[in-house]
Amino acid sequence: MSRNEDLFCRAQRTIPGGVNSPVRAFRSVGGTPRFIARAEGARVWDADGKAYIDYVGSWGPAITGHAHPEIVKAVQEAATRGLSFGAPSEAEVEMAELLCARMPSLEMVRLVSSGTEATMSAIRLARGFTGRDAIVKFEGCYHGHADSLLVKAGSGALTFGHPSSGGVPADFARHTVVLDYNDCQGLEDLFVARGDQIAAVIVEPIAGNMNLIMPRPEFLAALRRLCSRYGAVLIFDEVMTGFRVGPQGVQGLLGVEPDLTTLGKVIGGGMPVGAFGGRRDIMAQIAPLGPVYQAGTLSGSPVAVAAGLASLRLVAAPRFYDQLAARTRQLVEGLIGAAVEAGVTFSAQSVGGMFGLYFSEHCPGTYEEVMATDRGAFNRFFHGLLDSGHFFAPSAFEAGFVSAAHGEAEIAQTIAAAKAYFAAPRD
Ligand code: HOZ
Repeated sequence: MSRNEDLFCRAQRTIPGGVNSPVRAFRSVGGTPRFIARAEGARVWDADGKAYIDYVGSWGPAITGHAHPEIVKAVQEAATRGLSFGAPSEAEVEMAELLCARMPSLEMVRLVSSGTEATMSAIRLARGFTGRDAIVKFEGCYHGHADSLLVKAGSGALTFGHPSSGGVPADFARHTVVLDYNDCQGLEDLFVARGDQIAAVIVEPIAGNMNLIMPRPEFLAALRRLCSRYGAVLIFDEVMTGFRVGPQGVQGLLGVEPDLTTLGKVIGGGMPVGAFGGRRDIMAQIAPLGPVYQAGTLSGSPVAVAAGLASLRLVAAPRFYDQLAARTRQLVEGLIGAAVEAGVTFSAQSVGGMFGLYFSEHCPGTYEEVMATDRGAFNRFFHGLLDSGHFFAPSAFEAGFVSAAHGEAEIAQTIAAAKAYFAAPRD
């Protein structure tokens, strides 16, 4: 028995499914999850000592590569000054100022410990601000695991066939209206019928939890226009895309400004950090300024914030995003080339340091089209590439991530492995 198998057997005795977050369990692709022993740069090493070029990147945070020396140093230095104070510290102020300076839609920001906390708090805030109950989300979008957002959700919820989670009272779920991503007409119809009841629309402005789906330009424009007209709060969930697709997230890239933004992943540099922020008049409703309660013992953890600040300094280097986007494009184009050469039905696309791979003729633009992609072909590709030392997300419904540590050599090696796989695919 390999060490990965041994650990997985042990883990399943005391941890549900053997994992602390469902997608990691490999259930949709089959096989044994790799237990990661260490990570550095573009690579992770499993418990058996096998190295993989990593395209999961901790699901987004590892944008500068794993264990970047400057982030590790910042963590070590912060830890020696104390792990947690339960009182404000200077680094939190620096982080808030930096986020507001980099993302123009942020006038005020509050730090939390995860993306889930950020979206959950943003929803409560929008309800408190508007005095309305209904929220709107889109099928296949995932906004963390708060009750009202686990309705027709993406990521693991979709992967394992429970997009609307058990344990969510019907009374909560009825306040969540679910529409089709990229469906402008559905959105317009809903606002015409119920616009005065809608507290917020929450959206992944580029979706990354049902694989990667790009928004139609008119979709984001319609969201902005309708929310403004009917007084609903537009929330961009940029937990995944913030500082990942470009220096100002999707809002900077596509030029649409939300009322509130949720952040996580890159702003924590690999440590647990989330944030929500936006218009000052809305943020002023948060306690202790206003009546909407939100709190956290470890919010603004000095060690996590130190990692986040180091990460945000590194991504501010000149041409950081140009180089990251070029490298990611190179991967995607190479994979498409390999598939074309072998006559495999395949498509792929990228934005900044994020990419989507699909076993379908064209890149999907809707939830329905994603669901129609060939999952079996993806699973076989996943295992073929895993065997040759490449770690892609273990689900056809997740986006992939490239880091600044992925060089020409890693990309070339991955494309060569894909060529070899496509030439002799698994049955
Ligand atoms: N929700 C994450 C992917 N979109 C998965 C997190 C994890 O399993 O670590």
